[in-house]
Order: sequence, then C-alpha cells, then structure tokens
Amino acid sequence: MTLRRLIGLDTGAERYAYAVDPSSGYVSAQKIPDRWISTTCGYCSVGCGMFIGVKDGRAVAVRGNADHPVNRGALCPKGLAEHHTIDADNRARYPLLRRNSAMTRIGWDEALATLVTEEFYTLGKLVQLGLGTPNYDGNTTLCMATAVSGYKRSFGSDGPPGAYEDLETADVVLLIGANIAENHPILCSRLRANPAVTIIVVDPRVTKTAMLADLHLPIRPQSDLALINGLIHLVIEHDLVDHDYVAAYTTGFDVLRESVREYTPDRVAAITGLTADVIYRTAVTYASARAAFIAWTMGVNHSTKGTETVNAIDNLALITGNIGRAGAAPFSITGQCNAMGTREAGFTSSLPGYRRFESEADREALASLWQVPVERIPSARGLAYPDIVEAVLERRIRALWIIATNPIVSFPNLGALQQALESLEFLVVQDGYYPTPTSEYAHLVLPAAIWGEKEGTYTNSERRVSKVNRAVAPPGEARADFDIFLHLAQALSVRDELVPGWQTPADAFEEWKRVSAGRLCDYSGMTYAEIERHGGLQWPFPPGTDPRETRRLYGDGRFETPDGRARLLPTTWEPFPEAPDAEFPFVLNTGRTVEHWHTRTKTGKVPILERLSPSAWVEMNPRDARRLRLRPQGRVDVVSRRGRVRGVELRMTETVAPGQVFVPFHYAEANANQVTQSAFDPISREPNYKQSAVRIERSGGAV
Ligand SMILES: Nc1nc2c(c(=O)[nH]1)N[C@H]1C(S)=C(S)[C@@H](COP(=O)(O)OP(=O)(O)OC[C@H]3O[C@@H](n4cnc5c(=O)[nH]c(N)nc54)[C@H](O)[C@@H]3O)O[C@H]1N2
Ligand SMILES: Nc1nc2c(c(=O)[nH]1)N[C@H]1C(S)=C(S)[C@@H](COP(=O)(O)OP(=O)(O)OC[C@H]3O[C@@H](n4cnc5c(=O)[nH]c(N)nc54)[C@H](O)[C@@H]3O)O[C@H]1N2
Ligand code: SF4
Ligand SMILES: [Mo]
Repeated sequence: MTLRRLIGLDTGAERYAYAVDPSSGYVSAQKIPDRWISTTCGYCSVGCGMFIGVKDGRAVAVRGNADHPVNRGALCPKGLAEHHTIDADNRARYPLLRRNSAMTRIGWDEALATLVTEEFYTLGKLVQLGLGTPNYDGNTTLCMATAVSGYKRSFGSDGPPGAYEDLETADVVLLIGANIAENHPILCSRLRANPAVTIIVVDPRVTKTAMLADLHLPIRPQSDLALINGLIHLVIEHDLVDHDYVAAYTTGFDVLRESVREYTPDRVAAITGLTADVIYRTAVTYASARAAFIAWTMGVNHSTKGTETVNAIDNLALITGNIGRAGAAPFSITGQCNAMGTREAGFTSSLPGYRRFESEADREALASLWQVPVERIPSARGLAYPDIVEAVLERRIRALWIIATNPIVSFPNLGALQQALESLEFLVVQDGYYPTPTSEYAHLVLPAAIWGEKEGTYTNSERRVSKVNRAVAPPGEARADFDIFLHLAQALSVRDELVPGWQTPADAFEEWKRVSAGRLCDYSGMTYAEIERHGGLQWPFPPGTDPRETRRLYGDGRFETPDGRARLLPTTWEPFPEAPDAEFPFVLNTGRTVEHWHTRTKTGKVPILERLSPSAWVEMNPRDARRLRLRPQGRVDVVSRRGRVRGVELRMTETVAPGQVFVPFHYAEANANQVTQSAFDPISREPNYKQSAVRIERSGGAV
C-alpha cells in the first residue's frame, strides 16, 4: 500500500507495485532539487502533468502534478523515472558526418551546408514548410493514420470526439484492441473512478486490461469488423436504434441495414470464435446504456481492415446516438505524447488545421494566411511512409531525412527497409540519442534536444493542449528540432519568406493560432500562460471559451461533411493477410509492455525499467508449448517467410490462445519486425503489425 501511494498509482495490477523500489532513490538526499519546473510527460498520449526537479542544472527527479486535470498527481512507472532519459550516456551531442566510413564530428554550419550543397532535393523542399513537397510523412502512419482515415470518412474530419471525463460518467466502456493497463495506465485510474461502469474488453489476449473487465471477448485475430457488424445487426433487429438521432444527423442508414444483414449471430460466432450469447449480451449492454463509450487503439488501427473497422465503430456509436454527449463517444486513444500534433498541424493526412488537400477553398484560405501563391499549396497528399520506403527501393527517392523516429526497429519487414536505407545516397538522422539502430545507416547525424530540454505544446487524446517546458540545457551541441529547422531555413534563404521573424516556438504558436482559427481544431483563444494555468486546454478553444468546461465534438449534431451529417458506411469483413499454414502455423501478435517505450532509446537507459524487463520474450499457450516439447524459459526463434528473431525467452501462459503467440516489439536485438509483413491498410497505409504467420523453433539446438 505504501509503495502504491508512493508511486501514486493503483491500476489493479500488482506488478506496478514492484515497479518502484524505494531504495533506488527517485529523490535521494543528495538529489533534493533546488527548483521544480512544470511540464507534461513526454511518453504517452494520456498527457500527465508533472514537475521536473532540477539541481545544479541537472534533472534529478520528477513528481506528478496534483492539480493537473488529467492525472491528479499520479504517474506511471515510465513517467516516474523520466528524468533518467535526459542524462543517459547515449545522448547525441554533436553533428556527425560519415567520411571514409567513419563518423566525424563537424560543426552545425558545415552540417547544414552539407545538406544544401548535396542538393538534398527532398529535404530542401520539405524545409520550405512542406510547400510543394509531395514526399513527407510522419510516424503517425505507423500508429494513428487508420483512426484519422476512419474519422474523416465517417465525420468529414479527423479529431477524437470525447473526453477522459467520459470514462468516469459512461455506463458502458467498450475497449477494443486497447491494453490501457500497460499502455495508458493513468486512464485506468480514470475508469476506476466510475464504480457503476460495465467494462467490456475485446482482445485476443487476456491482457491486464481484460482482467479488469466485466466481460472479456477473446476474439480471433482481426475479426473485430465481423463482431461490430454483428452488433449493429442485433441493434437493428431488436430495434435498439436511436431513430431520432439517425434521422436528424446521419445519412446512409438503409444501406447500412442491408450491409449487416448477413452478419447473423451464428455467422459472427463462427468468424470470431465467440459464442452467439456473448455477442448478444454485448449488443444489448452497449445499446441499452444511457451513455456508452467505445475506445480503441492499435488492435484496431494496425490492420489491413483498420479504416473500415473504425467506420464500423463509428456506425455503431451513431445509430445508438452515442456521440457528442457526456460519457458517449467513439474514441481513438492516441499513442505518443503529441500524436495529435502532425494530425492537426502537419502536412501528412491533411493540410494544417484539418484543411483538405482536394478543397480549393481550403488551399486558398491557407495561401492567403501565409501570403504565398496558392499554386504552392499541394493539392494532393504525397507519398505515405510505406510508399516512401517503396520509392527508395525503386530508386525514385535518393535522399531521406528521418526525424524523431527509429524505423530500423519500428517499421515492418525489416529486411526490405534495410535494403532501402542501404541504397540511399544520403540519409540524415536527427535524433536525441546516438548511436541508434537507424543512425547506423546515416551519412549525417543531427543531435536533437529532447523532452525536458525544449519548449512547446503537446496535444493528448482528449484534444487537451498542454505545455512542455525546458528544465535543463541539451548536452554538447544538441539543439531543439525547432532551432534546427530555423537554421536550415536560413541556410536555404527562405527564412524571411516562410518563417519571418520567428525566434522561438511561441512565434510558431502565434501563427498556428491564426491558421487554426475557425477550424474544428481551433486554438485561437489559447495562450501559453492560460494553458499552463489550467493544466491544459481542450480544443476547440475560440476566444471566450470557459477553460474549465469539458469540450466534446459534434454535440450539436453537425459534422464536417458537406451536408453536415455523419455518414453511415457499409463495411465488409475479410480474413487477415497471410493465414497460418502447416509451415507457419502460428499467428504472431506484437505490441507493448508497461515498462518500455517503443524502440527503447529512452527506457533502455532507465535502470529500474531495464531491470524489470531486460530482454524480449514470446508468450505461448502451454498446450502448444507441450506439443512442440518446449520448456518454459527456454530459448526459441520466431521464424516467418521474411526472417528470424533469435534466442527469445519462451513464456508459457494461458493469456494467449492456442495457435497464437505474442512478442513485444521493443527490443532491437530481438526485433519482432524481422518477421512482420509488408501489408498495409489500403486507405490509411498503416502497417498490419498484429498478424503474421510464424513458426517457433528451439534456438540453435539449445533448450
Ligand atoms: N508502456 C508503453 N506505453 C505506450 C507505448 C509504449 O511503447 N510503451 N506506446 C504508445 C503508443 S505510440 C501507442 S500507439 C499506444 C498503443 O497502445 P495499445 O494499442 O494498447 O498497444 P499494443 O500493445 O500495440 O496493442 C493493444 C492490444 O491489441 C491487441 N490485439 C492484437 N490483435 C488484435 C485484434 O485482432 N483485435 C483486437 N481487438 N485486439 C488485438 C493486442 O493483443 C494488444 O493487447 O501505447 C502508447 N503507450
Ligand atoms: N511490430 C510492431 N511494430 C510497431 C508497433 C507494434 O505494435 N508492433 N507499433 C508502431 C507504433 S504505434 C509506433 S507509434 C511506432 C513507434 O516507433 P518509433 O517512432 O520508431 O519509436 P521511438 O522509439 O519512439 O522513436 C523515436 C525516436 O526519436 C528519438 N527522439 C526522442 N525524442 C526526440 C526529440 O525530441 N527529437 C528528435 N529529433 N528525436 C527524438 C528517440 O531517441 C527515437 O530514436 O512503432 C510502430 N512499430
Ligand atoms: S500514463 Fe503516459 S503520460 Fe502518464 S506518466 Fe505514464 S507514460 Fe506519462
Ligand atoms: Mo503509436
């Protein structure tokens, strides 16, 4: 209990209690900070408010902000040890250039001049604020693109409609492919503040989140679309439809009704592996609720059927009127601390401010705000991340600039990516750490400041914009990404034209307020000071908005489509790509664990997290393990048509079903993406990370 209070966390999973060893000294006597700087956690999209403790110019501690509306003082194990990421010995400190195969230290002017004189075409265009560059994409395509595409198709715009408060007020919370106990731990605390809620978890594994549920649906891999269409079928058949809502605010109901006719409970049971009774109970529980909330994460997005699954989720919420009010929303939980950033402000899936590439009016509005000719605003999105990699393989792209992402660990089908990066004439890697698995391929390394060393805002899943602040100086000559971009604009002689007078992130924020004004993601009433004072402000936030008010989208039933109505869209379940067969009989599922962050450049250097989770493992059902005569804790290889992950620890556990295995993707040295496949959602282009056919072999004759 003391430990739990110490870490301010009570997610119901005992393991967290062990995550903090008081003797490891988060605030030891020698490390009492002289001052505390308020900021927002730099890991996940929950967006917890915290303070960084600074002593003698070094970050020595963190603590939760008790007044913050998101976390009310609590932090998860990663957040609690976050100051260790700043001081790690593998920080990138100086620009480095590859000369005769060795990396040599150079100055910033030379580093940026190198870029320019190399006629770094893609980069040059990209730096011109994205104007005219087609080939620009964000890590979000590995993560949120599916939710974005789904929302745009259903509602006419991106933007998760609900608020975290809904977790506390909903009667029913349906979590689909979202393991919040590991990946958004503080959301569990919000859920636990709602004793009346019925929690339904849809996940092929018995995750820690499933253990918190009233009803767990251990669905077969990627059969969610069949399940949701089956729920819609039952809701319509039993007349649990909110007819007034459907009539007033949606289009397409008749087509939807026809499209779900064949999703009878028996057929859906056969596809999903669930019983017809459980499917029926889920439909009735959801549709009879006063307010029902659906939250989903990567179990939905990481799929070739992801966008359609999001549309089916939106359909279910719309026909039951579960959107735009307290406790009711179809809500995509986002991933990183600022996963919303490239969505709202970037050039990836939309023009800044959720403007549409294809809308002439939107392009004109942007051109006039920026005072540039409209022809310079692209009229279609460029290549998406996997298509950029494809273009590199086909030598249509010769140079690449990778910023704040580590694809050698995180991109699917590693072999193909390695081939692509090796064939580049020039690769720039701009990262806070060095070396990283991706920087091994770089010609030029640019050292970046990280969380704790720079200023700006993050937007969390509930569209809450929170402030991040600089507590300490970056190491060596590392610079904030923002400063690198300004320096580059200078080197390219476009600074006065495109970023006139900009010195600090506050200048970009002021322009962004103007660019977002009147849009769904309206920031125009915000100021850094007000954001700070309230622990974050939710958009839309035009001037005059009450900062304490909980903000939701579509409360008035008006959507961002041309006719203002939400679209009910028919969807079709299909089997996932690469079904298991005799040679590769298991479905490989990949994902996360609470202790680690993605490619482990950060958490791999935090002693307590490393001690808890030092190496990769594969989870397998005991029945399969016995059949293959594998011993618990023995070493195995995970093999697919594309590659082999060697020497992974075998964990026998009933939490995975027979015929499935699960491997975390955090470990570069046992990289799960050596075996995942190059299959992508046709609409969002997001990778299908959650299903690949593999077999499991004993490693090198060892047991
Ligand atoms: N500790 C920690 N927290 C993180 C991160 C981290 O790296 N570490 N990363 C952050 C980021 S960027 C993201 S995107 C989020 C991701 O958060 P989550 O999406 O919760 O994480 P995952 O573990 O990738 O996948 C979630 C679940 O999907 C399930 N799943 C697999 N296949 C299917 C399926 O066919 N149907 C259904 N219904 N479920 C399926 C998996 O079994 C898994 O439990 O976490 C964020 N938080
Ligand atoms: N098999 C499998 N693969 C997956 C997933 C999965 O579930 N299964 N999940 C996918 C998802 S959802 C995601 S989000 C991706 C994540 O994949 P990545 O984005 O590749 O993961 P990170 O480790 O977060 O990489 C961030 C990089 O930026 C660096 N960095 C940190 N802060 C800064 C900064 O301020 N500036 C700069 N310039 N660099 C910085 C870090 O050191 C690190 O190298 O992985 C995807 N890959
Ligand atoms: S829940 Fe997410 S935002 Fe909160 S402390 Fe943990 S990692 Fe940071
Ligand atoms: Mo993500």
